Amino acid sequence: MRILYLLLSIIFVSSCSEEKTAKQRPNIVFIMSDDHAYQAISAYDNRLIHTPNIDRVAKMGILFTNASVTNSICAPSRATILTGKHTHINGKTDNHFPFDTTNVTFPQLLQEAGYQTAMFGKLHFGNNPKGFDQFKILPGQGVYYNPIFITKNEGTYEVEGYVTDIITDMTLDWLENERKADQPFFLAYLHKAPHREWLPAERHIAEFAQKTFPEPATLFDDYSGRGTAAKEAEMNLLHHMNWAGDSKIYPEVMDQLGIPDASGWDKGAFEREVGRMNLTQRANWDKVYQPMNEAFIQAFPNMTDEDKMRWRYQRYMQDYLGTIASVDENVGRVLDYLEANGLMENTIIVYTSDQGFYLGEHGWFDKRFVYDESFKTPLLVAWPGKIQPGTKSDELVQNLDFAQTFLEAAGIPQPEDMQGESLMPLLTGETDKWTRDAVYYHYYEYPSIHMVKRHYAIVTKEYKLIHFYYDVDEWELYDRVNDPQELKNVYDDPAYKEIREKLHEDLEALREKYGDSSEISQKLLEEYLDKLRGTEQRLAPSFKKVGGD
Ligand code: SGN
Ligand code: CA
Repeated sequence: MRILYLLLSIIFVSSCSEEKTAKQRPNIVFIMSDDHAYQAISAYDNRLIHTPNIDRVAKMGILFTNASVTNSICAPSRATILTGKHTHINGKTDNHFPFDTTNVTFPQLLQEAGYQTAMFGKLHFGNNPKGFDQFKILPGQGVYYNPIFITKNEGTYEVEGYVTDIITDMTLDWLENERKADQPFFLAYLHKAPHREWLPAERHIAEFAQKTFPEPATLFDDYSGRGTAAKEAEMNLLHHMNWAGDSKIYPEVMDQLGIPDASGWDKGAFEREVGRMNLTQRANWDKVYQPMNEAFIQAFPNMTDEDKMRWRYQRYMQDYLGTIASVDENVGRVLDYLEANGLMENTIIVYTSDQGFYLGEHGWFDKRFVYDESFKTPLLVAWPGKIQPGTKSDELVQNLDFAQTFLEAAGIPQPEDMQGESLMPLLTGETDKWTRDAVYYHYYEYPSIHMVKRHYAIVTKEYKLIHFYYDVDEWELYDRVNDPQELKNVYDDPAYKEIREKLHEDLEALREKYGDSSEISQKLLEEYLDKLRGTEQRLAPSFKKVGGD
Protein backbone atom coordinates (compact mmCIF):
# COMPACT_ATOMS: atom_id res chain seq x y z
CA MET A 1 0.00 0.00 0.00
CA ARG A 2 2.78 2.34 0.98
CA ILE A 3 4.60 1.49 -2.23
CA LEU A 4 1.52 2.15 -4.31
CA TYR A 5 1.08 5.49 -2.56
CA LEU A 6 4.70 6.38 -3.26
CA LEU A 7 4.35 5.39 -6.89
CA LEU A 8 1.18 7.40 -7.31
CA SER A 9 2.71 10.46 -5.75
CA ILE A 10 5.76 10.20 -8.03
CA ILE A 11 3.51 9.95 -11.09
CA PHE A 12 1.43 12.86 -9.80
CA VAL A 13 4.44 15.09 -9.12
CA SER A 14 6.08 14.32 -12.43
CA SER A 15 2.93 14.88 -14.47
CA CYS A 16 2.45 18.18 -12.63
CA SER A 17 5.91 19.31 -13.48
CA GLU A 18 5.47 18.24 -17.11
CA GLU A 19 2.34 20.30 -17.24
CA LYS A 20 4.21 23.16 -15.69
CA THR A 21 7.01 22.99 -18.25
CA ALA A 22 4.48 22.75 -21.04
CA LYS A 23 2.73 25.83 -19.70
CA GLN A 24 5.95 27.65 -19.10
CA ARG A 25 7.14 27.30 -22.65
CA PRO A 26 6.72 30.81 -24.00
CA ASN A 27 4.35 31.84 -26.75
CA ILE A 28 6.06 33.59 -29.65
CA VAL A 29 4.51 36.45 -31.58
CA PHE A 30 6.73 37.17 -34.56
CA ILE A 31 5.76 40.47 -36.19
CA MET A 32 7.52 41.24 -39.45
CA SER A 33 6.87 44.02 -41.92
CA ASP A 34 8.14 44.20 -45.46
CA ASP A 35 10.84 46.79 -46.24
CA HIS A 36 10.41 48.68 -42.96
CA ALA A 37 13.49 50.89 -42.57
CA TYR A 38 14.75 51.46 -39.03
CA GLN A 39 14.87 55.17 -39.94
CA ALA A 40 11.06 54.99 -39.92
CA ILE A 41 10.61 53.69 -36.36
CA SER A 42 10.74 56.35 -33.67
CA ALA A 43 12.48 54.04 -31.20
CA TYR A 44 15.46 54.35 -33.59
CA ASP A 45 14.98 57.78 -35.11
CA ASN A 46 12.10 60.19 -34.57
CA ARG A 47 12.73 62.59 -37.43
CA LEU A 48 10.33 61.00 -39.91
CA ILE A 49 7.47 59.36 -38.03
CA HIS A 50 6.17 58.63 -34.58
CA THR A 51 5.46 54.91 -34.06
CA PRO A 52 4.28 54.68 -30.44
CA ASN A 53 3.03 51.11 -30.67
CA ILE A 54 6.09 49.56 -32.28
CA ASP A 55 8.18 51.51 -29.77
CA ARG A 56 6.21 49.84 -26.96
CA VAL A 57 7.98 46.58 -27.80
CA ALA A 58 11.39 48.18 -27.18
CA LYS A 59 10.17 49.93 -24.03
CA MET A 60 9.06 46.59 -22.62
CA GLY A 61 12.23 44.86 -23.80
CA ILE A 62 15.30 45.33 -25.97
CA LEU A 63 16.23 47.43 -29.03
CA PHE A 64 18.97 46.01 -31.25
CA THR A 65 20.83 48.82 -33.03
CA ASN A 66 23.09 46.60 -35.12
CA ALA A 67 20.69 43.90 -36.29
CA SER A 68 21.20 42.88 -39.91
CA VAL A 69 20.23 40.40 -42.59
CA THR A 70 22.44 37.91 -44.42
CA ASN A 71 20.91 38.77 -47.82
CA SER A 72 18.87 41.94 -48.17
CA ILE A 73 15.89 40.82 -50.16
CA CYS A 74 12.45 39.53 -49.30
CA ALA A 75 12.05 35.81 -49.93
CA PRO A 76 15.72 34.94 -49.30
CA SER A 77 15.55 36.76 -45.95
CA ARG A 78 12.42 34.82 -45.02
CA ALA A 79 14.08 31.56 -46.03
CA THR A 80 17.05 32.37 -43.79
CA ILE A 81 14.74 33.25 -40.90
CA LEU A 82 12.78 30.01 -41.19
CA THR A 83 15.74 27.67 -41.79
CA GLY A 84 18.44 29.36 -39.69
CA LYS A 85 20.76 28.91 -42.68
CA HIS A 86 22.56 31.14 -45.15
CA THR A 87 21.20 31.44 -48.68
CA HIS A 88 23.81 29.17 -50.28
CA ILE A 89 22.68 26.36 -47.95
CA ASN A 90 18.89 26.79 -48.05
CA GLY A 91 18.98 27.49 -51.80
CA LYS A 92 16.62 30.50 -51.83
CA THR A 93 18.87 32.94 -53.69
CA ASP A 94 16.22 35.25 -55.13
CA ASN A 95 12.57 36.28 -55.22
CA HIS A 96 11.87 34.68 -58.56
CA PHE A 97 11.97 30.93 -58.05
CA PRO A 98 10.17 28.89 -55.37
CA PHE A 99 11.52 27.90 -51.94
CA ASP A 100 12.77 24.31 -51.61
CA THR A 101 10.29 22.86 -49.14
CA THR A 102 12.56 19.92 -48.28
CA ASN A 103 14.35 22.41 -46.00
CA VAL A 104 13.52 21.96 -42.33
CA THR A 105 12.06 25.14 -40.83
CA PHE A 106 11.78 26.03 -37.15
CA PRO A 107 7.94 26.24 -37.18
CA GLN A 108 7.92 22.55 -38.18
CA LEU A 109 10.06 21.76 -35.15
CA LEU A 110 7.89 23.88 -32.86
CA GLN A 111 4.78 22.18 -34.19
CA GLU A 112 6.26 18.71 -33.66
CA ALA A 113 7.12 19.69 -30.10
CA GLY A 114 3.53 20.63 -29.34
CA TYR A 115 3.27 24.28 -30.34
CA GLN A 116 0.15 25.55 -32.05
CA THR A 117 1.33 27.45 -35.14
CA ALA A 118 -0.29 30.08 -37.38
CA MET A 119 0.80 32.49 -40.11
CA PHE A 120 -1.06 35.53 -41.47
CA GLY A 121 0.11 37.92 -44.20
CA LYS A 122 3.01 37.98 -46.63
CA LEU A 123 5.31 35.01 -47.13
CA HIS A 124 6.37 35.37 -50.80
CA PHE A 125 7.71 31.84 -51.31
CA GLY A 126 5.81 30.68 -54.37
CA ASN A 127 4.46 27.82 -52.24
CA ASN A 128 2.65 27.30 -48.94
CA PRO A 129 4.41 27.22 -45.58
CA LYS A 130 5.06 23.90 -43.85
CA GLY A 131 4.61 23.38 -40.13
CA PHE A 132 1.54 25.58 -39.72
CA ASP A 133 -1.80 24.51 -38.23
CA GLN A 134 -3.36 27.55 -39.81
CA PHE A 135 -2.34 30.04 -42.47
CA LYS A 136 -3.87 32.82 -44.56
CA ILE A 137 -1.23 34.29 -46.84
CA LEU A 138 -1.05 36.73 -49.73
CA PRO A 139 -0.12 35.34 -53.13
CA GLY A 140 3.39 36.64 -53.94
CA GLN A 141 3.69 40.32 -53.06
CA GLY A 142 -0.03 40.72 -52.44
CA VAL A 143 -1.84 44.04 -52.97
CA TYR A 144 -2.89 46.86 -50.64
CA TYR A 145 -6.58 47.17 -51.48
CA ASN A 146 -9.08 44.31 -51.50
CA PRO A 147 -6.35 41.67 -51.30
CA ILE A 148 -6.61 38.00 -52.16
CA PHE A 149 -5.65 35.36 -49.57
CA ILE A 150 -4.56 31.76 -49.99
CA THR A 151 -5.79 29.88 -46.94
CA LYS A 152 -5.04 26.51 -45.45
CA ASN A 153 -8.64 25.39 -45.05
CA GLU A 154 -10.90 27.72 -47.01
CA GLY A 155 -9.34 27.98 -50.45
CA THR A 156 -8.43 31.30 -52.07
CA TYR A 157 -10.64 34.36 -51.70
CA GLU A 158 -10.71 38.15 -51.86
CA VAL A 159 -11.36 40.30 -48.80
CA GLU A 160 -12.63 43.85 -49.17
CA GLY A 161 -10.65 46.47 -47.28
CA TYR A 162 -7.07 47.48 -46.54
CA VAL A 163 -4.41 44.80 -46.34
CA THR A 164 -2.78 45.82 -43.03
CA ASP A 165 -6.16 45.96 -41.26
CA ILE A 166 -7.26 42.64 -42.75
CA ILE A 167 -4.09 40.74 -41.79
CA THR A 168 -4.59 42.05 -38.25
CA ASP A 169 -8.29 41.12 -38.17
CA MET A 170 -7.34 37.57 -39.18
CA THR A 171 -4.63 37.46 -36.52
CA LEU A 172 -6.95 38.69 -33.76
CA ASP A 173 -9.68 36.34 -34.89
CA TRP A 174 -7.26 33.41 -34.59
CA LEU A 175 -6.08 34.51 -31.15
CA GLU A 176 -9.66 34.84 -29.97
CA ASN A 177 -11.33 31.85 -31.62
CA GLU A 178 -8.75 29.26 -32.62
CA ARG A 179 -5.94 29.54 -30.11
CA LYS A 180 -5.88 26.64 -27.69
CA ALA A 181 -5.37 27.66 -24.08
CA ASP A 182 -3.52 24.43 -23.22
CA GLN A 183 -0.81 24.77 -25.88
CA PRO A 184 1.96 27.34 -26.32
CA PHE A 185 1.72 29.06 -29.70
CA PHE A 186 3.89 30.48 -32.46
CA LEU A 187 2.17 33.23 -34.40
CA ALA A 188 3.72 34.77 -37.52
CA TYR A 189 2.01 38.13 -38.17
CA LEU A 190 3.53 39.38 -41.41
CA HIS A 191 2.69 42.71 -43.02
CA LYS A 192 2.88 43.56 -46.68
CA ALA A 193 3.34 47.24 -45.82
CA PRO A 194 5.43 49.31 -46.31
CA HIS A 195 6.38 47.56 -49.57
CA ARG A 196 6.35 49.38 -52.89
CA GLU A 197 4.11 50.90 -54.32
CA TRP A 198 3.21 52.38 -50.94
CA LEU A 199 -0.56 52.82 -50.89
CA PRO A 200 -1.66 54.25 -47.53
CA ALA A 201 -5.04 53.39 -46.01
CA GLU A 202 -7.88 55.75 -46.90
CA ARG A 203 -7.75 57.26 -43.40
CA HIS A 204 -4.06 58.23 -43.78
CA ILE A 205 -3.80 59.52 -47.35
CA ALA A 206 -4.74 63.13 -46.67
CA GLU A 207 -2.81 63.38 -43.39
CA PHE A 208 0.47 62.28 -44.94
CA ALA A 209 0.11 63.90 -48.36
CA GLN A 210 0.36 67.35 -46.81
CA LYS A 211 3.48 66.67 -44.69
CA THR A 212 7.03 67.76 -45.51
CA PHE A 213 9.95 65.62 -44.42
CA PRO A 214 13.62 66.43 -43.82
CA GLU A 215 15.86 65.35 -46.70
CA PRO A 216 18.71 62.93 -46.04
CA ALA A 217 22.21 64.43 -46.35
CA THR A 218 23.07 62.12 -49.27
CA LEU A 219 19.94 62.64 -51.39
CA PHE A 220 22.09 64.05 -54.21
CA ASP A 221 24.92 61.51 -53.88
CA ASP A 222 26.93 61.22 -57.11
CA TYR A 223 28.49 57.87 -56.07
CA SER A 224 31.96 59.23 -56.84
CA GLY A 225 33.55 57.61 -53.78
CA ARG A 226 32.24 54.14 -54.63
CA GLY A 227 32.60 51.52 -57.35
CA THR A 228 30.65 50.45 -60.41
CA ALA A 229 27.91 48.67 -58.48
CA ALA A 230 26.60 51.83 -56.77
CA LYS A 231 26.87 53.79 -60.03
CA GLU A 232 24.98 51.22 -62.09
CA ALA A 233 22.24 50.32 -59.62
CA GLU A 234 18.76 51.31 -60.76
CA MET A 235 17.31 52.55 -57.51
CA ASN A 236 17.52 56.30 -57.93
CA LEU A 237 14.44 58.31 -56.93
CA LEU A 238 14.77 60.65 -59.89
CA HIS A 239 15.69 58.14 -62.57
CA HIS A 240 14.17 54.81 -61.61
CA MET A 241 10.93 55.40 -59.76
CA ASN A 242 7.69 54.95 -61.64
CA TRP A 243 5.69 58.15 -62.11
CA ALA A 244 2.31 56.45 -62.01
CA GLY A 245 2.86 53.46 -59.73
CA ASP A 246 5.22 55.08 -57.23
CA SER A 247 4.59 58.82 -57.39
CA LYS A 248 0.84 58.49 -58.09
CA ILE A 249 0.80 60.63 -61.21
CA TYR A 250 -2.30 59.52 -63.08
CA PRO A 251 -1.54 57.72 -66.37
CA GLU A 252 -3.54 60.33 -68.31
CA VAL A 253 -1.49 63.12 -66.68
CA MET A 254 1.70 61.36 -67.79
CA ASP A 255 0.32 61.39 -71.34
CA GLN A 256 -0.70 65.03 -71.11
CA LEU A 257 2.79 66.03 -69.91
CA GLY A 258 4.57 63.74 -72.35
CA ILE A 259 6.22 61.67 -69.59
CA PRO A 260 7.12 58.31 -71.15
CA ASP A 261 6.22 55.03 -69.45
CA ALA A 262 9.87 54.04 -69.43
CA SER A 263 9.53 50.58 -68.00
CA GLY A 264 6.30 49.75 -69.76
CA TRP A 265 5.29 48.71 -66.26
CA ASP A 266 4.61 52.09 -64.82
CA LYS A 267 0.99 52.65 -65.81
CA GLY A 268 0.36 48.94 -65.39
CA ALA A 269 1.52 49.14 -61.77
CA PHE A 270 -0.95 51.97 -61.13
CA GLU A 271 -3.75 50.00 -62.71
CA ARG A 272 -2.79 46.84 -60.82
CA GLU A 273 -3.15 48.57 -57.44
CA VAL A 274 -5.40 51.64 -57.79
CA GLY A 275 -7.50 49.81 -60.37
CA ARG A 276 -8.63 47.35 -57.68
CA MET A 277 -10.33 49.95 -55.54
CA ASN A 278 -14.09 50.04 -55.04
CA LEU A 279 -15.94 53.30 -55.70
CA THR A 280 -15.64 54.66 -52.14
CA GLN A 281 -11.96 53.81 -51.87
CA ARG A 282 -11.30 55.41 -55.24
CA ALA A 283 -13.25 58.55 -54.28
CA ASN A 284 -11.18 58.94 -51.10
CA TRP A 285 -8.04 58.43 -53.14
CA ASP A 286 -9.03 61.01 -55.77
CA LYS A 287 -9.95 63.55 -53.09
CA VAL A 288 -6.25 63.84 -52.26
CA TYR A 289 -4.37 62.77 -55.37
CA GLN A 290 -6.54 64.63 -57.92
CA PRO A 291 -5.52 68.07 -56.54
CA MET A 292 -1.94 66.81 -56.17
CA ASN A 293 -1.95 65.85 -59.87
CA GLU A 294 -3.44 69.21 -60.85
CA ALA A 295 -0.71 71.06 -58.95
CA PHE A 296 1.87 68.84 -60.61
CA ILE A 297 0.56 69.70 -64.10
CA GLN A 298 1.15 73.38 -63.29
CA ALA A 299 4.59 72.89 -61.73
CA PHE A 300 6.10 70.28 -64.05
CA PRO A 301 7.11 72.44 -67.05
CA ASN A 302 9.34 74.62 -64.86
CA MET A 303 10.88 71.91 -62.71
CA THR A 304 14.62 71.29 -62.85
CA ASP A 305 16.00 67.82 -62.18
CA GLU A 306 16.85 68.97 -58.67
CA ASP A 307 13.26 70.12 -58.12
CA LYS A 308 11.98 66.80 -59.43
CA MET A 309 14.26 64.87 -57.08
CA ARG A 310 13.02 66.90 -54.12
CA TRP A 311 9.41 66.54 -55.19
CA ARG A 312 9.75 62.79 -55.66
CA TYR A 313 11.43 62.39 -52.29
CA GLN A 314 8.51 64.13 -50.54
CA ARG A 315 5.91 62.10 -52.47
CA TYR A 316 7.82 58.91 -51.64
CA MET A 317 7.99 59.67 -47.93
CA GLN A 318 4.35 60.76 -47.75
CA ASP A 319 3.14 57.43 -49.10
CA TYR A 320 5.77 55.16 -47.56
CA LEU A 321 5.29 56.62 -44.09
CA GLY A 322 1.51 56.73 -44.60
CA THR A 323 1.52 52.94 -44.91
CA ILE A 324 3.57 52.67 -41.72
CA ALA A 325 0.98 54.66 -39.77
CA SER A 326 -1.47 51.78 -40.23
CA VAL A 327 1.17 49.16 -39.39
CA ASP A 328 1.77 50.98 -36.12
CA GLU A 329 -1.94 51.27 -35.29
CA ASN A 330 -2.48 47.60 -36.02
CA VAL A 331 0.53 46.45 -34.00
CA GLY A 332 -1.10 48.43 -31.19
CA ARG A 333 -4.31 46.41 -31.60
CA VAL A 334 -2.40 43.14 -31.26
CA LEU A 335 -0.39 44.32 -28.24
CA ASP A 336 -3.62 45.54 -26.60
CA TYR A 337 -5.21 42.15 -27.17
CA LEU A 338 -2.26 40.30 -25.62
CA GLU A 339 -2.36 42.63 -22.64
CA ALA A 340 -6.11 42.40 -22.13
CA ASN A 341 -6.03 38.60 -22.30
CA GLY A 342 -3.21 37.91 -19.87
CA LEU A 343 -0.90 36.83 -22.68
CA MET A 344 1.93 39.28 -22.06
CA GLU A 345 3.56 37.48 -19.14
CA ASN A 346 4.82 34.46 -21.01
CA THR A 347 5.14 35.70 -24.57
CA ILE A 348 8.15 36.68 -26.65
CA ILE A 349 7.16 39.52 -28.97
CA VAL A 350 9.45 40.33 -31.88
CA TYR A 351 9.12 43.29 -34.24
CA THR A 352 11.38 43.21 -37.28
CA SER A 353 11.48 43.65 -41.05
CA ASP A 354 12.67 41.30 -43.80
CA GLN A 355 15.41 43.90 -44.43
CA GLY A 356 16.11 47.60 -44.21
CA PHE A 357 15.36 50.15 -46.93
CA TYR A 358 16.74 53.36 -48.43
CA LEU A 359 14.63 56.39 -47.65
CA GLY A 360 16.41 58.67 -50.10
CA GLU A 361 19.91 58.05 -48.67
CA HIS A 362 22.34 57.92 -51.62
CA GLY A 363 19.40 59.11 -53.71
CA TRP A 364 17.92 55.61 -53.47
CA PHE A 365 14.85 53.59 -52.67
CA ASP A 366 14.84 49.74 -52.41
CA LYS A 367 17.49 47.59 -50.68
CA ARG A 368 19.81 44.69 -51.75
CA PHE A 369 23.17 46.34 -50.99
CA VAL A 370 25.20 45.51 -47.90
CA TYR A 371 25.45 49.27 -47.26
CA ASP A 372 23.95 50.10 -43.88
CA GLU A 373 20.41 51.25 -44.65
CA SER A 374 19.54 47.95 -46.32
CA PHE A 375 21.96 45.63 -44.50
CA LYS A 376 20.61 46.65 -41.12
CA THR A 377 17.06 45.84 -40.13
CA PRO A 378 14.93 46.90 -37.18
CA LEU A 379 14.77 44.45 -34.30
CA LEU A 380 12.81 45.01 -31.11
CA VAL A 381 12.06 42.16 -28.70
CA ALA A 382 9.89 42.07 -25.58
CA TRP A 383 9.60 39.21 -23.10
CA PRO A 384 8.17 40.54 -19.87
CA GLY A 385 9.88 39.10 -16.82
CA LYS A 386 12.87 37.90 -18.84
CA ILE A 387 14.18 40.95 -20.71
CA GLN A 388 15.01 44.02 -18.69
CA PRO A 389 12.71 46.82 -19.99
CA GLY A 390 14.43 49.56 -21.98
CA THR A 391 17.57 47.52 -22.83
CA LYS A 392 19.70 48.46 -25.86
CA SER A 393 22.21 46.24 -27.60
CA ASP A 394 24.68 47.09 -30.35
CA GLU A 395 25.78 43.47 -30.87
CA LEU A 396 25.98 42.07 -34.41
CA VAL A 397 22.85 39.94 -34.48
CA GLN A 398 21.19 38.65 -37.65
CA ASN A 399 17.97 37.25 -39.06
CA LEU A 400 19.98 34.00 -39.17
CA ASP A 401 19.62 33.80 -35.38
CA PHE A 402 15.83 33.72 -34.97
CA ALA A 403 15.36 29.98 -35.48
CA GLN A 404 17.81 28.96 -32.79
CA THR A 405 16.59 31.66 -30.42
CA PHE A 406 13.01 30.43 -30.60
CA LEU A 407 14.03 26.78 -30.35
CA GLU A 408 16.09 27.47 -27.25
CA ALA A 409 13.27 29.48 -25.69
CA ALA A 410 10.93 26.55 -26.34
CA GLY A 411 13.39 24.04 -24.88
CA ILE A 412 13.85 22.25 -28.21
CA PRO A 413 17.33 21.06 -29.28
CA GLN A 414 18.88 23.21 -32.01
CA PRO A 415 19.72 21.17 -35.14
CA GLU A 416 23.47 21.13 -35.62
CA ASP A 417 23.31 22.29 -39.21
CA MET A 418 21.63 25.57 -38.31
CA GLN A 419 24.11 28.39 -38.73
CA GLY A 420 22.98 31.14 -36.38
CA GLU A 421 23.32 31.61 -32.66
CA SER A 422 20.58 31.82 -30.08
CA LEU A 423 20.11 35.41 -28.89
CA MET A 424 19.11 34.15 -25.47
CA PRO A 425 22.23 35.47 -23.67
CA LEU A 426 21.56 38.96 -25.03
CA LEU A 427 17.90 38.78 -24.08
CA THR A 428 18.54 37.64 -20.55
CA GLY A 429 21.48 39.94 -19.80
CA GLU A 430 24.24 37.30 -19.96
CA THR A 431 26.09 39.41 -22.50
CA ASP A 432 29.51 37.96 -21.71
CA LYS A 433 28.35 34.70 -23.28
CA TRP A 434 27.98 36.46 -26.64
CA THR A 435 31.26 36.45 -28.56
CA ARG A 436 30.45 37.13 -32.23
CA ASP A 437 32.59 39.89 -33.73
CA ALA A 438 31.81 39.66 -37.44
CA VAL A 439 28.94 38.67 -39.72
CA TYR A 440 28.72 37.37 -43.27
CA TYR A 441 26.57 38.69 -46.12
CA HIS A 442 25.87 37.46 -49.65
CA TYR A 443 23.47 38.91 -52.23
CA TYR A 444 22.65 37.06 -55.47
CA GLU A 445 19.68 38.47 -57.37
CA TYR A 446 21.44 39.84 -60.45
CA PRO A 447 20.69 40.47 -63.23
CA SER A 448 17.26 41.55 -62.07
CA ILE A 449 15.13 44.57 -61.26
CA HIS A 450 17.24 47.41 -59.75
CA MET A 451 20.44 45.83 -61.12
CA VAL A 452 22.37 45.51 -57.86
CA LYS A 453 25.42 43.40 -58.58
CA ARG A 454 26.21 40.15 -56.82
CA HIS A 455 28.37 40.67 -53.77
CA TYR A 456 29.50 39.14 -50.52
CA ALA A 457 30.98 40.83 -47.47
CA ILE A 458 32.28 40.66 -43.96
CA VAL A 459 30.95 43.24 -41.53
CA THR A 460 32.40 44.06 -38.13
CA LYS A 461 31.40 46.91 -35.83
CA GLU A 462 34.23 49.00 -37.33
CA TYR A 463 34.58 47.89 -40.96
CA LYS A 464 32.91 46.44 -44.00
CA LEU A 465 34.84 44.60 -46.72
CA ILE A 466 32.82 43.86 -49.86
CA HIS A 467 33.52 41.94 -53.06
CA PHE A 468 31.35 42.66 -56.11
CA TYR A 469 31.66 39.89 -58.71
CA TYR A 470 30.28 38.31 -61.89
CA ASP A 471 30.43 41.15 -64.46
CA VAL A 472 32.90 43.14 -62.32
CA ASP A 473 35.64 42.17 -59.89
CA GLU A 474 35.77 45.03 -57.40
CA TRP A 475 36.53 45.31 -53.72
CA GLU A 476 35.26 48.02 -51.38
CA LEU A 477 36.27 48.79 -47.83
CA TYR A 478 34.41 51.17 -45.53
CA ASP A 479 35.41 52.61 -42.21
CA ARG A 480 32.08 52.45 -40.38
CA VAL A 481 33.24 54.59 -37.50
CA ASN A 482 34.78 57.49 -39.43
CA ASP A 483 32.56 57.28 -42.49
CA PRO A 484 29.14 56.14 -41.24
CA GLN A 485 27.46 57.22 -44.48
CA GLU A 486 29.79 54.94 -46.45
CA LEU A 487 30.76 57.54 -49.00
CA LYS A 488 34.42 56.66 -49.42
CA ASN A 489 35.82 53.32 -50.45
CA VAL A 490 39.24 53.13 -48.75
CA TYR A 491 40.22 49.74 -50.16
CA ASP A 492 43.27 51.19 -51.96
CA ASP A 493 44.18 53.67 -49.24
CA PRO A 494 47.64 52.68 -47.89
CA ALA A 495 46.56 53.76 -44.40
CA TYR A 496 44.16 50.81 -44.35
CA LYS A 497 46.60 48.19 -45.67
CA GLU A 498 46.83 46.17 -42.47
CA ILE A 499 43.13 46.38 -41.74
CA ARG A 500 42.40 45.30 -45.29
CA GLU A 501 44.68 42.28 -45.04
CA LYS A 502 43.21 41.24 -41.71
CA LEU A 503 39.67 41.59 -43.04
CA HIS A 504 40.53 39.46 -46.08
CA GLU A 505 41.73 36.70 -43.75
CA ASP A 506 38.66 37.00 -41.54
CA LEU A 507 36.37 36.95 -44.55
CA GLU A 508 37.96 33.74 -45.81
CA ALA A 509 37.58 32.19 -42.36
CA LEU A 510 33.91 33.19 -42.24
CA ARG A 511 33.27 31.74 -45.68
CA GLU A 512 34.82 28.52 -44.56
CA LYS A 513 32.86 28.48 -41.32
CA TYR A 514 29.56 28.89 -43.19
CA GLY A 515 30.57 26.63 -46.08
CA ASP A 516 30.52 29.27 -48.82
CA SER A 517 33.03 29.42 -51.68
CA SER A 518 33.62 30.76 -55.20
CA GLU A 519 32.68 27.35 -56.61
CA ILE A 520 29.29 27.48 -54.92
CA SER A 521 28.77 31.07 -56.10
CA GLN A 522 29.59 30.03 -59.65
CA LYS A 523 27.19 27.10 -59.49
CA LEU A 524 24.37 29.26 -58.09
CA LEU A 525 25.04 31.89 -60.75
CA GLU A 526 24.81 29.35 -63.58
CA GLU A 527 21.62 27.87 -62.18
CA TYR A 528 20.10 31.34 -61.90
CA LEU A 529 21.06 32.31 -65.47
CA ASP A 530 19.66 29.04 -66.73
CA LYS A 531 16.36 29.63 -65.00
CA LEU A 532 16.25 33.21 -66.31
CA ARG A 533 16.60 31.91 -69.86
CA GLY A 534 13.32 30.12 -69.26
CA THR A 535 11.43 33.24 -68.18
CA GLU A 536 10.05 36.13 -70.17
CA GLN A 537 8.89 39.71 -69.76
CA ARG A 538 10.05 41.59 -66.66
CA LEU A 539 13.37 39.88 -66.16
CA ALA A 540 14.29 39.93 -69.81
CA PRO A 541 15.44 43.59 -70.09
CA SER A 542 17.87 43.23 -67.15
CA PHE A 543 19.13 39.96 -68.57
CA LYS A 544 19.81 41.53 -71.96
CA LYS A 545 21.73 44.40 -70.32
CA VAL A 546 24.39 42.00 -69.11
CA GLY A 547 24.60 40.23 -72.43
CA GLY A 548 22.18 37.40 -71.66
CA ASP A 549 20.48 35.80 -74.63
C1 SGN B 1 8.98 44.35 -56.76
C2 SGN B 1 9.27 45.82 -56.67
C3 SGN B 1 10.76 46.07 -56.54
C4 SGN B 1 11.29 45.28 -55.37
C5 SGN B 1 10.93 43.82 -55.55
C6 SGN B 1 11.37 42.95 -54.41
N1 SGN B 1 8.77 46.50 -57.85
O1 SGN B 1 9.50 43.83 -57.94
O2 SGN B 1 10.99 47.44 -56.36
O3 SGN B 1 12.67 45.41 -55.24
O4 SGN B 1 9.52 43.70 -55.65
O5 SGN B 1 10.84 43.36 -53.19
S1 SGN B 1 7.18 46.77 -57.98
O6 SGN B 1 7.03 47.83 -58.96
O7 SGN B 1 6.58 45.52 -58.43
O8 SGN B 1 6.69 47.13 -56.67
S2 SGN B 1 10.78 42.33 -52.03
O9 SGN B 1 10.58 43.06 -50.78
O10 SGN B 1 9.69 41.45 -52.30
O11 SGN B 1 12.08 41.67 -52.04
CA1 CA C 1 11.12 43.11 -48.39
